Amino acid sequence: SAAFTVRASSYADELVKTAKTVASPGRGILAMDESNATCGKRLASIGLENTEANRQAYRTLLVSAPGLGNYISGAILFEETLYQSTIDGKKMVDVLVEQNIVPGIKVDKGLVPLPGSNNESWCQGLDGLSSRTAAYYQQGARFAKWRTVVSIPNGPSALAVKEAAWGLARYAAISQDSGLVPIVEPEILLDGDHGIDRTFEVAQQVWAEVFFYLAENNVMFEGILLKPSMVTPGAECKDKATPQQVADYTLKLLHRRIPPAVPGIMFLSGGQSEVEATLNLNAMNQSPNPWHVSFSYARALQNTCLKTWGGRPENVKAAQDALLVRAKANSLAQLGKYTGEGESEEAKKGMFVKGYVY
Ligand code: 5MM
Repeated sequence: SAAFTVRASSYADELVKTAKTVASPGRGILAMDESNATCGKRLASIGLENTEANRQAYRTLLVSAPGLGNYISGAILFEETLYQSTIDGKKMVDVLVEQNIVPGIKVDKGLVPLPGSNNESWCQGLDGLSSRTAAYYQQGARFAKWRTVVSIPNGPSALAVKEAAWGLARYAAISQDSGLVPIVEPEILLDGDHGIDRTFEVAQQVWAEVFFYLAENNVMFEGILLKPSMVTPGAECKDKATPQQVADYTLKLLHRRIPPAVPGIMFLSGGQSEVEATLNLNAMNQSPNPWHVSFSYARALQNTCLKTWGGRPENVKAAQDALLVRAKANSLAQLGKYTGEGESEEAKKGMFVKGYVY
């Protein structure tokens, strides 16, 4: 029979290099890709209007925090920011590159109800994706991100898991074809009163399917990054888990399901407190792992920073310092050297919101 050869992405070498750079020791990802709706909620929490100028001011503060690149290897941007300049008129992308931070781009178009499921969601954005990824590469992005969600209390139904996995795999193949390293993010939501064993079971099912379809779509595993949820009990479960338990369950999951060819596992924080997210990451890095185990946090990096800023120009420096405190703490946790000493009570407060929809 005629030989059928799969064409490797012409970007193969670059993808491997980009993934390795993002997954470099002592560094992780700053997720600052809030869509306008989500960014509006963040700004409202400090009494600011959701205007382009306010979003620009906040994002300028983030990208220009002095020395951020010592702890942060990549920053995920919303499309607006990829094309935006700072308040001093420099391209946000250029500021990041000067800080030795790889610019990334959120390419999904968000969640909508999945008909035929148990009130579950699916993620849109595949139509026209290849032209968008090509344009984003031209604009300086070198990695992409697609977040879909799986709900434990609502099932998950076989349909929802299959759709989530298939969408991630199609997106990953398209991104690699445009030279963007895909971050594969099936977030298993914290909602529910289930125990940690149930989360573990669902996570095994989800990752098995994600890798099945990634392989079927000929995605090159050396050129992807994962963004999983940590394995924890549901937010409303009466039993709480220690960082050691979270680390044990999560590492067991990764060992069972994630090939060592994958260079980096960049966890999301999902509503954990800033300190909790750092402690859990630190616990996972107490012994060597086959992959770089790190962070890709939004709320757990930004929460104190945003509150400290409060929209006031005179607070920019203090807010940048607050961001650097969290970035450094997570950098230490990536190296397994975080002690948790000197953390504020504020940073220990959880950020879980029941039924939260981005
Ligand atoms: C920053 O928020 C990201 C994009 O959300 P929307 O487009 O839906 O507004 C979100 O995907 C985020 O990157 C991840 O969920 C990780 O954030 P957390 O706060 O869970 O670490």
